Amino acid sequence: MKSAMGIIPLFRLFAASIFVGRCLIFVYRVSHTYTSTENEEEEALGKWAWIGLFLSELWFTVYWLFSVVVRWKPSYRRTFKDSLSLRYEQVLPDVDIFVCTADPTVEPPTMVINTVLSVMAYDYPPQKLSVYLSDDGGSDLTFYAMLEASRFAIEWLPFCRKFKVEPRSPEAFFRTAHQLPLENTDIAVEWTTIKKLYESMKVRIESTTRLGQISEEIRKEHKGFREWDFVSGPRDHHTILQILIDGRRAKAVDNEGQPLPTLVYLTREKRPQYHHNFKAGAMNALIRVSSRISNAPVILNVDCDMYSNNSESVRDALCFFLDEKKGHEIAYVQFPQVFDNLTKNDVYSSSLRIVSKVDLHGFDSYGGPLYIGSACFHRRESLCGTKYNKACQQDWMTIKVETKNNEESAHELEEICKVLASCTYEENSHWGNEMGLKYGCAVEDVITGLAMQCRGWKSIYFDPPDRTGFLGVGPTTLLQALVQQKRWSEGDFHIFLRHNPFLYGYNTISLGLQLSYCLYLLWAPHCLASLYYVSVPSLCLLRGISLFPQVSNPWVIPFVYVFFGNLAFSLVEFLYCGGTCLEWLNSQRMWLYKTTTSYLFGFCDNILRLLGYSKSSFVLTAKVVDEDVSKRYEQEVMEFGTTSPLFTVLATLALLNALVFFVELKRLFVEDEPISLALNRYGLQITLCGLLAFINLPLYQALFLRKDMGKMPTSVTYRSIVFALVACLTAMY
Ligand SMILES: *[C@@H]1O[C@H](CO)[C@@H](O)[C@H](O)[C@H]1NC(C)=O
Ligand SMILES: CC(=O)N[C@H]1CO[C@H](CO)[C@@H](O)[C@@H]1O
Repeated sequence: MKSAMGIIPLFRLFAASIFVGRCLIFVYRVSHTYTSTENEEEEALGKWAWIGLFLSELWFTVYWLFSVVVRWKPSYRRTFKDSLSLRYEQVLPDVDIFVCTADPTVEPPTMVINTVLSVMAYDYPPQKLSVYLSDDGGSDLTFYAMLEASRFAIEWLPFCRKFKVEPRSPEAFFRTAHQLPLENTDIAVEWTTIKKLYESMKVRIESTTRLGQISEEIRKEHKGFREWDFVSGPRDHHTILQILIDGRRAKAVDNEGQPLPTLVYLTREKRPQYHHNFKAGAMNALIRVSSRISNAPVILNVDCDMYSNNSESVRDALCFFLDEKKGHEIAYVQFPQVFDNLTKNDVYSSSLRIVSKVDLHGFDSYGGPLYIGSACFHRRESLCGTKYNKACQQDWMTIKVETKNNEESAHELEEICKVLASCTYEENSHWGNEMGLKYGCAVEDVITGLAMQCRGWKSIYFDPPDRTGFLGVGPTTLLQALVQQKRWSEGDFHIFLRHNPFLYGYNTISLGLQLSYCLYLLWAPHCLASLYYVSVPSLCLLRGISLFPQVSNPWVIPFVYVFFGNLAFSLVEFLYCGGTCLEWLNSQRMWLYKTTTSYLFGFCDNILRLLGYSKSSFVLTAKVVDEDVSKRYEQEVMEFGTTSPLFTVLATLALLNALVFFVELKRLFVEDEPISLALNRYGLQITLCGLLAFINLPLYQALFLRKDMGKMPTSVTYRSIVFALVACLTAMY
């Protein structure tokens, strides 16, 4: 990405020209208005439509300015791990790693332990690593998998060290490295042995998971299973804390006699009468429990579906924290979230390509990317609510782990820590507000990151140029993708309303960063302008109301330039970031779908909350992905298949534009008015409508042509046909 710096001046020039174009559009909108020769009613309608369009364009311009601010001066970072090693190898700080899982059916235990094994095997002194798993599902199946993982680690860690294995998630390693290294028979033997070990472990875990319960034999293997005798359900149980590998003990060694990282299993107490605050609650329990066990000054947080693809990420992150000049002001180092199960053209635009290759680099240059929930290294201090303060420059070498008391046995420690993860511990405390992750927001990560920045800390975005740090699993159905976006947009707008960066960040974060934040925080209200633009011009077309300049009029130039200029820019940017043309087209479609549905529902939920209704009736659908669905996903066929209000909105808009487009084509060719006249008058409106119809082609297929289970359900089809017809008829008469 070094060459990216070279094109920045070009981008600025282009942005300036678009800005001029947008200003000309406003001049046109203000200096002209809709006039009708027919009647007054028509004229009034047209005038209102005109004003609405003007407001939408105003909004688009403001929103576009945020995106320009983000792109203005991106920064790209590199690390020098050799220097780190030379200077600090003997005194590297301890690192605690938190892995969060919530449900053994959605997040299978094999996936969880692959993530755990990949982070245990970091290229870092193992006695300085502690890995904590928070199991919010409270499942003994996950506990059993962790027990197996703690045994497998004894073989796996030396193997990784010896052969410099990458990636260090066994599943990913054996999947990507199909080829047996034949040249060297020693390696081949060990390779086969460890692969067999892994596979037999996987079979044991999967068969237990399928059974849904732990057999008597296995229960005898570890005292921890007895804890489940008192568990009455996933929402009602006491704290279960088991130190599976106690790295403080000399006997915790692998098969080469090297120390092992500490491995802890935690499921915090849950009671029906206490709100558990989802992932934020789990993270806060982990922060407290780990502070008693290992209390490392650096905390890495990953989701259980996001394994480490680069064994040097810890060192990468420490290069920033240990930097002499700037290191002391950094609260967190965020890595990009990359997904490794996406198809070539990424039909649901899950890759966050522009977010990770463009936006976050821009945030970085203004003093800090957002915290996006996973693949992020934190300074424990800042996470625990400390304000940044120059005087408290921490000397990493002198932080010796005071609380690490080697006298206590693991069992004693477990008993002491249990209370830290109980429901009542947080009562009348600052946890969830000033300390730890914040509660009460659908995007606890973003609001927590912003709060840290408002307390004076900086953050870093590090996108490793050579090898991605973390690889996760992105949404694989349309509904999953849209529901995820709904949650994000709802939470982001909630932050804008309740924790506004301009107010809370006044004087502590730069204006550039405040404006950059708006790019995400204002997703939800963006739906209004988008919905207007994809429906009103088409409906007006039916009625013969022309809302854009005639094609022969010079005023048409700024409209065409801004519209197609932006499209061309986004295509070039996409290709530059490594995407394909088809992927870009898919991303445009998904942007349309997200704004008109997810953001709309996210917006409505916020409005309802403001009015005092705490929760909308909108329910999450389960993430069940059967084989059929995966197959369609791999063929990049859009998945509908369920009835959802989101789909009704999508289909109605798509049908509306298709209907109008056909009616117009018919008018153009069948009626006696000369084509050129009508084209001149409605050219832009027809083009807009046609483009919308074009981008919706896969949706029409799902409505009318497809026969598989992933097609649009008939009830949604009928409903949307009725809605679209009603809208058209209302517009016409
Ligand atoms: C993940 O790591 C492997 C092995 O080092 C590497 O070949 C691959 O390119 C990485 N994946 C990504 C997406 O960077
Ligand atoms: C293309 C691809 O790798 N898809 C996989 C993504 O991840 C899900 C869940 O792990 C799998 O079911 C898909 O096969």
